[in-house]
Amino acid sequence: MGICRLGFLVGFLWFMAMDCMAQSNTHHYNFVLQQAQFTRLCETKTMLTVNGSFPGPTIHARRGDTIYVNVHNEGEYGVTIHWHGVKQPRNPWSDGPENITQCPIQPGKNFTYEVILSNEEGTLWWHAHSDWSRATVHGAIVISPARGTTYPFPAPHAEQTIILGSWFKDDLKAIIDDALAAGSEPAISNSLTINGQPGDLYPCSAAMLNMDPIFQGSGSSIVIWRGTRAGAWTRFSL
Ligand SMILES: [Cu+2]
Repeated sequence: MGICRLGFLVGFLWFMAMDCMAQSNTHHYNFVLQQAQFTRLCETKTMLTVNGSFPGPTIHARRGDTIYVNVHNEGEYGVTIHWHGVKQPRNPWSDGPENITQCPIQPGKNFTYEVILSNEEGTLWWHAHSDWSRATVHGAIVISPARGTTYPFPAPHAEQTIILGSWFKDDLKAIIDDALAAGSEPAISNSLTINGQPGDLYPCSAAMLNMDPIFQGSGSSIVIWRGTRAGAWTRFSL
């Protein structure tokens, strides 16, 4: 093989390597498990959160990307985080089930998860995987199509993530500990939540924050739905 042809081959391989690198990206997040106070149903409670928010922060990535999440546990007991729906072939060490693929992250310690996306696309979620801590420690993973590709349906006018949850007035750990000690069913939740709020039918429920409008239809028949208060969607026409 002549030098010229070898040079062409090396150049071609370099170009292919650069092209592959351009297709996928890495993302870095810091999750701090910490206690925070929240008021719902007219009562204030202290509960475990990520970065003091409920629901927790949304992770944004593209198909094929890799996400590194450094979880710092400033809580009172060991916790793991699971990346629900991410297949992670040959990477179970970052899957998260407590005492199955890893020991819980102890208070005062941290652990960096390597979340490898393959063919996942759409909205998944992450959640704590230790007892009932997942009720307050969870959030969305929004995975957009890879760069240069399109949605498997007409591109949406806008996107809005809706997270459904449960609200317990009492301390979650106390509820499950009591049920296990008594051998009885744990108490049921006091309300359901949409993006962290119980809704207008419950007392002391605030407006949903950061709710962008939802667009529906196309052309001259577009309808915009805007979440003005929890449980209340107001219709605006263009
Ligand atoms: Cu899960």
